[in-house]
Amino acid sequence: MKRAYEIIGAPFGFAANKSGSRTAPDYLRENGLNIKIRQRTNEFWGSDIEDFGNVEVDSQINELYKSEKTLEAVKLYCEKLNDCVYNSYVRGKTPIIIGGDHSISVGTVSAASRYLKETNSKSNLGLIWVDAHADLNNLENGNIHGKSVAISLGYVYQDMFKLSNLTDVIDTKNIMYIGIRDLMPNEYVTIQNKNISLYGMDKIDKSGIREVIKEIVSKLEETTDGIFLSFDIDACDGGVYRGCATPEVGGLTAREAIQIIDYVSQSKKFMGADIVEYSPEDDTNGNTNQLVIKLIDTLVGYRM
Ligand code: NNH
Ligand code: MN
Ligand code: MN
Ligand code: MN
Repeated sequence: MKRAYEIIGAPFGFAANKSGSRTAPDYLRENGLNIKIRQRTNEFWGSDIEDFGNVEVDSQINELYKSEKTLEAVKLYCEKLNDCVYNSYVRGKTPIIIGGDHSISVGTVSAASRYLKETNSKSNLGLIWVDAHADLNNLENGNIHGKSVAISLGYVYQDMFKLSNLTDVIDTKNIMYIGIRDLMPNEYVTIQNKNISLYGMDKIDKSGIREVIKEIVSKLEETTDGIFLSFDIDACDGGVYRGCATPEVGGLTAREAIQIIDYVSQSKKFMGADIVEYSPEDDTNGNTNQLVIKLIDTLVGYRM
């Protein structure tokens, strides 16, 4: 499908246990993701691709982090990112956001939801969350990148977020988890109680990734107005792809990850994606760099 893609860097890494993902957008631009080369071949592959640059972590956000107000830093950064991604939609683009840790999805998911609300008068966003983890922790303590979905749902930190447009932006019935293999007890309880769709690695083993992703996309195409993809690199097999804060063995192969992205991005309801948690400094063998480039190229339809 012909689209105008816009790459947006989100170099925010304060909300994870390690901050390596902060360097990912610039590192990728210099190591494999040469957007100028991709622009030269647009005529063959049919889609436009532009580099918006980064939504920078400004001094105010840095100060908040230094004075141990990480949650305030996340909120301020995600408000900035929400505006940027929302404006990308207004300009008719399909935004591809490169993190940063997974807390940045609080900004990206809310922006997709905000745009749907504005154009359809209601927001009925479908969210495909590819991750080893559910990021649904609703406890006040713990790393904030493990709570992005909980914040988007309004299940945690309501005092801080309730007046922003970052929270209460998605419905549990429109969330589809893929690749999950490490749940916290409170996340398990929420998934059971709210009956959230979960396609763990066991399901992928049994049915194959093609069946899984077909089922997910056809459900969301029927029941939602737009589909946003949030892809945490730790969904991929941590034994091979070491370049993230929390590598977990037994995850997606490169082909499975590519198939997910290929299939989702061809849906007419596809609204964009974020690719998060790639950490160049933890990528000791360079495998994760190559995988992330391949995933971004698959997203934008570049086939060289
Ligand atoms: N559930 C764990 C926690 O909250 C791990 C979260 N880490 C992630 N999520 N990398 O994708 O601490
Ligand atoms: Mn995550
Ligand atoms: Mn994860
Ligand atoms: Mn993660």
